Amino acid sequence: MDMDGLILRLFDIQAVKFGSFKLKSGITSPIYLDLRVIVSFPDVLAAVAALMWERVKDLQWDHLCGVPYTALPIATVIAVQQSRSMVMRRKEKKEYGTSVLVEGRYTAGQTVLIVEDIITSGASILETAQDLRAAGLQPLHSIVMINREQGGQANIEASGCSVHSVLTLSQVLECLERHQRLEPAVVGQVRQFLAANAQVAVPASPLPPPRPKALPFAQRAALCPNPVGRRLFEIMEQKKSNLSFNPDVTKKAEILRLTDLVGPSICMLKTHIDVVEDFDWDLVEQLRALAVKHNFVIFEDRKFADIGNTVQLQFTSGVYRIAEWADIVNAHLVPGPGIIDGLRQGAKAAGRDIGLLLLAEMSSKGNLATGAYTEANVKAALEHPDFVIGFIAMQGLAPAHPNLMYITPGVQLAKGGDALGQQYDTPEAVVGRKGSDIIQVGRGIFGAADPAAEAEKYRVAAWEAYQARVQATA
Ligand code: S5P
Repeated sequence: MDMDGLILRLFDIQAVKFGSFKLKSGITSPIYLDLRVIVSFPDVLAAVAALMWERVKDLQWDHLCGVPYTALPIATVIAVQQSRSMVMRRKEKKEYGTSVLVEGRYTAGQTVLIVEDIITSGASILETAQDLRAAGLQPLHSIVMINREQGGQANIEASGCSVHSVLTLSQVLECLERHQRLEPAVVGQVRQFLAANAQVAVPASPLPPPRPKALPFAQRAALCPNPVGRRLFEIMEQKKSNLSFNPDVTKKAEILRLTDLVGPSICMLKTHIDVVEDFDWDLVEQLRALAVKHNFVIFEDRKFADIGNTVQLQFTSGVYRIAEWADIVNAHLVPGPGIIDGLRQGAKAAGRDIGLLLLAEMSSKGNLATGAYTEANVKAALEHPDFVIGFIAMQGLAPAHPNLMYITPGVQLAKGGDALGQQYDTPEAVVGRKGSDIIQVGRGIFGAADPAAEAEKYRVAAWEAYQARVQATA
């Protein structure tokens, strides 16, 4: 399809319309370009993608990024046709948390070519460029299908991003006039409009939402309806520790040895009691004694996931009688909120104060605890404030409720992973940037030559990251 052929086709499918239209920039225009419809015309979509590619194929950049929504399919077609990487900017921010705004696989400092259908003031490209920069990327170039010639190009180039276009609005008009698709009066009206609106100001973009306030742990303790949640926040403040340690080893003596070594640095010990080969009740008693000696709480990471009646039995009975010694347990919400009630009844039967964590998110590759499932966990926690003290999560999820705490597994001093899908992020990223409270570390500590010294490194890193957040949002 040549350029004239494409313009005529755009006219025929009503991607170019004449009348009176209010634009995003606020002005009323006699011509309206609506490239959203091209998704229904694969020949047009393919031609648009091919012509845009022609204009930018000699530029250097790492990823394409379409401005949502109209340009997303265009960018996708270019990416697929040219075997180039794309990233995707999320337009709607999630209601909660510090959600990722730019999806895809990229590293900080890489460059981006922004793809857009139309520019008027350039505001949409500037918004996308802003989010790309916030994600550490550099929006270097942009390519647009039709430039309305109303100042957008200058506005975008002033921000350091070059603008390339396939067509200008004058060229569209001239072609339609030459092929006698328009009344001369309409052509005159549009030309007059373009002359009068050669520079459209970029509407002031709303300020980014303020970072949620991080309160000192002592203040959060006072907001906690659950006694265990309250005690844990108090221990965190007293010991200057938001480090939880899990000695995931299978011998009783080794668990006790590691726990005694790292005890001074931790606020919480996390156990997987069912992996211990020589479990006996003495192990439980010795762990409880260490919890008193070093002042930490014990979290049995049992991940309950059955109906209320069954989890109540699993919690209170069997070999491990978890409700008799754990301060904190956790559960998947898959069976529905009945699991929370079942566990609460178990805690009541044991006559002890116990707090529950919901597994709102997980650290392993490909896990399904995302989106609506994560949101359902937040809702359930808010509905059971006396028992649910927080979440296993990869980030802060409900910053408006500082009584809820976030424990994040998958933490090591360097980013990475293991052979079975575990993914690691750093204490600074998890606590400092993503809004989590407690880092959950296992192999990073007990795999080190000197676990006590290593635990101290994690304690300091996580504590300083939280203090920096408190100060930054004070
Ligand atoms: O999503 C999760 C949830 C949990 S509780 N990902 C996890 O890794 N965990 C637990 O955290 C896991 O069972 C293990 O005990 C710990 C991570 O251990 P590490 O050795 O990888 O630090």
